[in-house]
Amino acid sequence: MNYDLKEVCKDIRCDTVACIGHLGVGHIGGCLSVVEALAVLYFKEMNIDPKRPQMAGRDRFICSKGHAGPAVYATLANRGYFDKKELLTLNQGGTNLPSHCDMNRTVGIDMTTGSLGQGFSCAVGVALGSKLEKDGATIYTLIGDGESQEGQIWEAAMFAAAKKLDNLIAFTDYNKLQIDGTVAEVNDVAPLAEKWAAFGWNVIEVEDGNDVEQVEKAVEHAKLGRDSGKPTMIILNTVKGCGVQWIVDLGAGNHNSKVSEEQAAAAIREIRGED
Ligand SMILES: Cc1ncc(C[n+]2csc(CCOP(=O)(O)OP(=O)(O)O)c2C)c(N)n1
Ligand SMILES: [Mg+2]
Repeated sequence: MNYDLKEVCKDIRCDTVACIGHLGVGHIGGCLSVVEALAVLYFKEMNIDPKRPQMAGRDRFICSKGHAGPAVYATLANRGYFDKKELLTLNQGGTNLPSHCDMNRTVGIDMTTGSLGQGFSCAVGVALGSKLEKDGATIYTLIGDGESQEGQIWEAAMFAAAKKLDNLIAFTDYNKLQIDGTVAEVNDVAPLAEKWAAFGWNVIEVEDGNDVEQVEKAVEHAKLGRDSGKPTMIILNTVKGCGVQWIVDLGAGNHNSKVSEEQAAAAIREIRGED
């Protein structure tokens, strides 16, 4: 089935904002910056079946920046893994949707994440396992730019290249912001492309990681590297909070922000282009 990915992105954004607005607080900025990557993976590229979430040999997505859980849940619900009504239980007692991804709680989540750096190592391990099993899967993972200050990221990066894991395609959400300020002022990770290349990875830079067509092209390009003997890093230049201007304008203040039901409703109108 061919999906209209721009519409899919709007749906994911709206549902993310709605569930965080219902809860009253959440990692809204870092959720909204990764929507295009999620849409391209779950609605175009990944070999998955929402009716068989544990299907052998399926492609995997491991959201190492586990605080983007709400955006992943909105994606899974829109893709048919579970009822969209469940989204409004986000991070409340008894929910299947905790603020950070949990593979033991949520249908469709392939790895428990949230401790920055660890999900990426897990993705490398899953990619190695898939190679050994020869199941033909592609393993996708997503890290934050602040997260890439973690030493564990570079240990895993080195290992993935040493083991020639060309079935691993990673994204960096290069939104230039982290919890306490800009990445540049906290502990600059630039030049990112050169670093990944030096660690033995194919590197693809996407000028606008919130342009779904550019992300589609990058993933297509990355898949050509399937037999290159190297893992691939796609660096997405994104905007933290993309889609809702007042959230973007909060800058680093949009990391874990209060969002009221009224603000969420207005944000949804903005995303839908109704204002
Ligand atoms: C090991 C670890 N240290 C600290 C945190 C707290 N924390 C959660 S998100 C975050 C900022 C991450 O920044 P970035 O990777 O740029 O993600 P973004 O906020 O842009 O989505 C921090 C410090 C954590 N989850 N894990
Ligand atoms: Mg960031």
